[in-house]
Amino acid sequence: MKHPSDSFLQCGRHRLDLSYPRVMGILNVTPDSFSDGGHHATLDDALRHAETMLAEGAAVIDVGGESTRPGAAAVPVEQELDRVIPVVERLVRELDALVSVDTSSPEVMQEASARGAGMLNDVRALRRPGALQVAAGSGLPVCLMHMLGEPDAMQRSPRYDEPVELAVACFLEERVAACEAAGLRRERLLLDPGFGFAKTVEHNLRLLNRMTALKKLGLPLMVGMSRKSMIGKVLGRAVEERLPGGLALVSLAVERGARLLRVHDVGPSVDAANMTWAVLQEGEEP
Ligand code: 7PM
Repeated sequence: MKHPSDSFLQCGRHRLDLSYPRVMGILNVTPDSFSDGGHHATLDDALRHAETMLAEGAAVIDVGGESTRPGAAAVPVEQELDRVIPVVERLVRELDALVSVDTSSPEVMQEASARGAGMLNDVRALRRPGALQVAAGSGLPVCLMHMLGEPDAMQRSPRYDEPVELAVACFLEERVAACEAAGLRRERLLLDPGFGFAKTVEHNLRLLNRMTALKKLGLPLMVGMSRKSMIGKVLGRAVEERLPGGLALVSLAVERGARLLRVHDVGPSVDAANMTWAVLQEGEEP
């Protein structure tokens, strides 16, 4: 049964209204983050960047301290804590921001939730030992993302034995069940197909076109395609030239049911999402 409260996600002290598409701004705090070139290496820079994204209409700020770049080496947890926690603390205290933490480490999840983070975003869908328990105990919403294997294996010719959208749906369904078994209610979950993670361009395009296969699981969908190589490969564009392609993907993702869009370019993405939404509100031909 649809209920008005289905549209809201309680994210700590914040309530996130997902009755329409919302934008999550990416705040990289890795020195090697691929598309920001480590520009936000210092705390003050990170804070200023987050402030700008909030002013441009970001509903959530996603802080990531472990590089998920293809071929990236694992970051020791101490280093991830050092990078992420001070940023979370200041975003919460000084900007009262709804902060999401892009992490797979239970230690970082624990510490971030204690410092006021409002959402957990795990590209490994809580598969690290202890992550399920910590996430369940945090009381926060969690985004479960699909990825085959680890980031360091991400670009080794991914193969799926069935249509990719079915493989992704099946994986996410299994992770939802694992969450529920650990006491993490499905009302707290978002699902993400994991664009660019162990997928060919064709996989990514097909996944977006068939995202309704994931919509069937009945949970809000999040997507992250901003500046990714699927745009580069289709259009032949370098990272800094991918915004127009990215906005086209934002628009289509909204049409296909995405409710949280993880992007670098917040202002233009908010406009693309809102414009698309305005059209969809007028209904379709019978
Ligand atoms: C290299 C490759 C650097 C990929 C950075 C990335 C997603 C995410 C990331 C996503 C969710 C990026 C990614 N991507 N979390 N974290 N969904 N939920 O482009 O698609 O930022 S990292």
